[in-house]
Amino acid sequence: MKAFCRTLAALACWAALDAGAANIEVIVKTAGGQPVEDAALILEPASGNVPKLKTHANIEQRDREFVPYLTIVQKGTAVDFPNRDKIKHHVYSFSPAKTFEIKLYAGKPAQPIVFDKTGEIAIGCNIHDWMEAHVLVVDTPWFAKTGANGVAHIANVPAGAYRLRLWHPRQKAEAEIKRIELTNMPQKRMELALDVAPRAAHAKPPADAGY
Ligand SMILES: [Cu+2]
Repeated sequence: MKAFCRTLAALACWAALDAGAANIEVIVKTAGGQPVEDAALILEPASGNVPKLKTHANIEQRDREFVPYLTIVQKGTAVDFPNRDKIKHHVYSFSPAKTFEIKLYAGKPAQPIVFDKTGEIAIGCNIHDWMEAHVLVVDTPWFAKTGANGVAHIANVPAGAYRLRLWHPRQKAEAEIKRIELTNMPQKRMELALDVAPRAAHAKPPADAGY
């Protein structure tokens, strides 16, 4: 049921709350009150007891963009980079948490990239300067990212003490880590503040430019 819940809007899951667990909903806004999209909400259990729930993710290349822009994964997750475009891409990262390169390719590369170290990884394409994606590798299965409305849900988090972290690829300053105590809570709501810089404008040539 837990895995099922993660794939649905959390609203559909309120009824499926396990005994002794909590459903968390946060809304992230800038100091000016604007909703923040693509903020990562991370709950790290103080107990250090972290079950592994999901082991695979996809970051596609579609219409000469990475989709999604932000992917949050648990340490040890394998990520595929399928190219859905008719042209080739060349995916790379110089980030210390995962330095890698998938040289000029079409279709789905034979091997996924395994993100085995926690940290922030910025990903680009050697051919298309404007393409940008981010991976945040965390040591917990309890995470979510905010949608365009600034809202993120995490369903069925076992009761206990947690560190609540907020992160965004374009955050202006690091958010303070909050300590929270979860008990049986069908719907715990919080409002959090995070200021982010706008995404840099980039020149993207028209689709018929040939690259
Ligand atoms: Cu590309």
